[in-house]
Amino acid sequence: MQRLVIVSNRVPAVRDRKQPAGGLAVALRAAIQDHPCLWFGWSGHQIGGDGADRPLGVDTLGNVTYATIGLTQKEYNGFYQGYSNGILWPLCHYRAGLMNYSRHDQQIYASVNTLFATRLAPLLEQDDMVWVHDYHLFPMGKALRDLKVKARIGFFLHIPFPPWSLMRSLPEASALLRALRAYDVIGVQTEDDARNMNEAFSVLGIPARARVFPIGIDPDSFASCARAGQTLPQVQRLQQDLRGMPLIIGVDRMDYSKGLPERLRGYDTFLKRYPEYRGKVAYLQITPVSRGSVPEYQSLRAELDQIVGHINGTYGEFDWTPVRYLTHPLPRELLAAFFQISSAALVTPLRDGMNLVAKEYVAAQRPDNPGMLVLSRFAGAAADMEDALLVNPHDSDEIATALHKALSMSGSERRVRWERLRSEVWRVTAASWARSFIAALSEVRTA
Ligand code: GDG
Repeated sequence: MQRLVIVSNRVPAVRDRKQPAGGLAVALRAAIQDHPCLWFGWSGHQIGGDGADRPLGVDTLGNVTYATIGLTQKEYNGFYQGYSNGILWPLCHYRAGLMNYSRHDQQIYASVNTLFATRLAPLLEQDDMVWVHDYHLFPMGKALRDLKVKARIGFFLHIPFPPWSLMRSLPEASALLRALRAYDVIGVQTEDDARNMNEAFSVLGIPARARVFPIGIDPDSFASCARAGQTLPQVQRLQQDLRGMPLIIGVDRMDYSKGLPERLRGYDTFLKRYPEYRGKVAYLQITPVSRGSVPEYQSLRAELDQIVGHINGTYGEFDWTPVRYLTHPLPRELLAAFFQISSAALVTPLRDGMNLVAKEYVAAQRPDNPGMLVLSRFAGAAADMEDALLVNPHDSDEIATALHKALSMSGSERRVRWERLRSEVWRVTAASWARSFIAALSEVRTA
């Protein structure tokens, strides 16, 4: 069996390898079960000095060998925080105005991609299939080809790809797209992303083609997590505290792409327009802080503190808190269990590659009494989830209406909608995503 080589910016830390937390790691766990596998990337550690003789950390767990390198402070700042998260992330989420463009960061981004290629190339064998992940590593395939690597190399972009008219505001946009030619297979999440990327290829005369490989979750394992979680003492504590009130839930990394201020304003409108719900509903928003040292994320946090404080101060009573707001993560099993006992979920990103929370919410429901999903039209997940209540996340009135509809919908309508959502979530899974990408890559003839 051929070896699969996965390259991602971050390789899961040793303690997370059995139960990974992030979207990408969760999805890939399914992929790597079937293959002998090498997983290469950043260890998550920062190293001192200029990194000239940085060691390669190697260890093996089951069928997977992990090979990692550290990054210097300068590389972390320029490659990871600066160019990846401060420039490419906002641009790919259609927020060019939030880009903090810096040529210095771009140079470090390019050099870290070359470094990754230089350290990976000696570990590769001719028959390997190399699968590079995400926006941190757009040019890595080209860097490998420059080193005469002949193996098959595929690339998957987990986040959206914007229209060329927007993408071209990045000074290196055309070089970046040209670099993608090095890949044998280029995968994106949705038809929209593929159309945008292919339009850019055609404008630039680049003979490459993006294909759609929507990502999913491992629904069986999430559903059993939700069932098992029901015995947790925290679930009983929450239920006692709810005293029969319906629970609305939101779970998102703290990121401006997730539409959190807009969502909270939607909830504010809901309480204003439907005063009968005041004191009669609970909203739990779990928003673990991420990328906390990037300025845009700091100002988002301050904005959220302000809006939550405003809503709680305006509508709260001595015995009722409208928004229960946490900025720390919860264990996966507890999340899944909370999904199961909630009546509605708010998943309203302004843009999202896919959004796995939407799929996890569906997987966690009880067939006899499922909760309703309120979902942004601009999440990749919306393409196949038309039975959710789809909203424009910028429109607080639409969020308020959808929330009211979700909470007042008949049991039979909820079951019909959920059955259809359920079949989608079980049809396109993390495993099927990985299988189809790997199948496409294995069909490519090596040079
Ligand atoms: C990127 C793309 C694409 C969240 N809070 C906690 C927690 N989570 C878990 C969720 C989910 C994952 O993190 C988040 O996945 P998403 O897909 O929603 O979002 P991104 O992290 O932005 O992921 C995205 C994805 O890659 C895969 O391609 O879908 O569009 O942006 O699994 O449940 N997990 C735990 N505690 C928390 O507090 N344990």
